[in-house]
Amino acid sequence: MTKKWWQNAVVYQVYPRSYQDSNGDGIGDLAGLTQRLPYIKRLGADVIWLNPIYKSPDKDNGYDISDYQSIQSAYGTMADFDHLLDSAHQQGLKLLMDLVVNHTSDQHDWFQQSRQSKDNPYADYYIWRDPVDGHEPNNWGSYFSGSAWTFEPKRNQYYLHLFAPGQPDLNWENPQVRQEVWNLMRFWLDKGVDGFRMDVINLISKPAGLPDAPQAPGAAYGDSQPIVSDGPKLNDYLREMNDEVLSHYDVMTVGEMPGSTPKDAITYTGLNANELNMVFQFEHVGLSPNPDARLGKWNAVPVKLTELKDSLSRWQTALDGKGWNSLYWNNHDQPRAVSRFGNDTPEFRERSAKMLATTLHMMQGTPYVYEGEELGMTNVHYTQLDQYEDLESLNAYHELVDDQHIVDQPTMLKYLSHISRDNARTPMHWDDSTNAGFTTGQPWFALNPNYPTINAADQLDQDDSVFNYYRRLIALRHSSDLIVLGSYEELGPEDDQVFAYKRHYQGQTLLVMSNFTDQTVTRDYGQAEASERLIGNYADDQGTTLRPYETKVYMFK
Ligand code: TEU
Ligand code: CA
Repeated sequence: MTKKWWQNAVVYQVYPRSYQDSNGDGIGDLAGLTQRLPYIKRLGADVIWLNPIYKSPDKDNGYDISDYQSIQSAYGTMADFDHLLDSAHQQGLKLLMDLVVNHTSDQHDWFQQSRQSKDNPYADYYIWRDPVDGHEPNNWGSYFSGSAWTFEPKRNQYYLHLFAPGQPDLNWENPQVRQEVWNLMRFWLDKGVDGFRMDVINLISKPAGLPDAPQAPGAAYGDSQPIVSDGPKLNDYLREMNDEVLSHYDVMTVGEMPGSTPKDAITYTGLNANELNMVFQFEHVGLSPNPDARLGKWNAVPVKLTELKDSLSRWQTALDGKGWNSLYWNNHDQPRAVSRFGNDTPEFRERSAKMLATTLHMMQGTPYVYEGEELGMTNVHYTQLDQYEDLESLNAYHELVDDQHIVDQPTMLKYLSHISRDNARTPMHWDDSTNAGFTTGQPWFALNPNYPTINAADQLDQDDSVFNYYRRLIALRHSSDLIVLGSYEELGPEDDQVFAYKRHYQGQTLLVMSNFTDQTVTRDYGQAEASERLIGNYADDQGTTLRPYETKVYMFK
């Protein structure tokens, strides 16, 4: 299999509003990101995935787009974007945009016209249905709480919004909608953008008849995700997208696919599928949900290592030679990796951050580093509701605590603290000056108070910092086809302390061993016969001994 450039690449995700403010308004912007490109280059990343920067009312921090071909004014101008893209290319960095086309903002012109009547040119750009017995057309709940339907008196109909009411779902059955999407994709690709991360792209094909969804006993609504994800026409739409747009450019595409299985993923990323290059699947980040289905992801139970190993190993094995994985621990929707999967206490934070990075980056797939992960940034450990700003967290609190009394306030605050998206959205830690050098103004969102001890300035020139460990890990991947293309062999699936696996390629073998506990253990996988230890998070190597959160990678030639 000839290696594609995106198989060898490492992607760095930038959440622009929290990355670098350049004009003192407290909001990160494109000019600020442009100033920080040398930092991303120094890390060794090849590609930047930029969360949405399009014009938006910002009800969901840019995932509600009102104009796909203009820049949100807080981020700057189209000239600022052109300068950013040009600077990135000059520094050997590619740039992926975030394609959010399952839905638009309700402020988008298309929706403003569509809602006026049933016979305007945009009437069928969205999913409108008549009331059924005076009520919503089915029992679907929004993923941001409440019903997935909102009534529009002008049409005497409901419109579907899987997310917030300000995010009406586009009607992908309408060929005119698909043409509009192909055109806006070409607009950005013709500017030289290197590809797209596609927001919830596996939700765009809804099931025929929009049937009721499974409803947990006592839940106010049905959970549509199992019957909406990977819908009947998804492959057709993705193949049409490829024929119409993607195949005409040398681009990288990654589809965000909540609910997809390895089998689904192979149909989208199959090496001759002509659909997408890779997917973000959600299995490992969806582990240890609340046993009460009405609470979904809101829980505070750590992920079991055996379940984490089973999930990641199944994806590695299933896609090997058939498709391509994306590799991630966190993003702007997930809590910080070192807090969720490692140990963010002062004694073990750095060690476990390096261990997690090694465990993931030595696998087959394209690794994604979320801004600040390379520093070992942690969750904020919020304690009060007024510390949150994310509508998913706030809506969930009000629905589950105030409206439905399914959970009490202290318990829900514990759940939010553990898994709220806001943990990932606090501004980047550049140095120990006021507001961590993120802004000279009042930051849009409070910083994590631990920025004086966890910041880039402290780490750039410190050889054993988390930053420089990530830099060495990325350089190692760039140097090795065994790491990029090797097959995967899981070791000790029942082991609930150590995550070990092997990679094999053209007669060479890699052995990766990671201790996920704060205990010292011993494991012998024949490392004594290895030709060398390629990387590890302790200065020395004590053979079969694995110290707390110790990770090490051996090469067998
Ligand atoms: O996320 C979709 C998604 O599945 C997550 O929102 C998920 O529901 C939860 O937040 C994490 O378990 C995408 C974007 O990444 C997210 O930021 C947007 O809010 C959402 O779609 C709507 O566009
Ligand atoms: Ca700014």
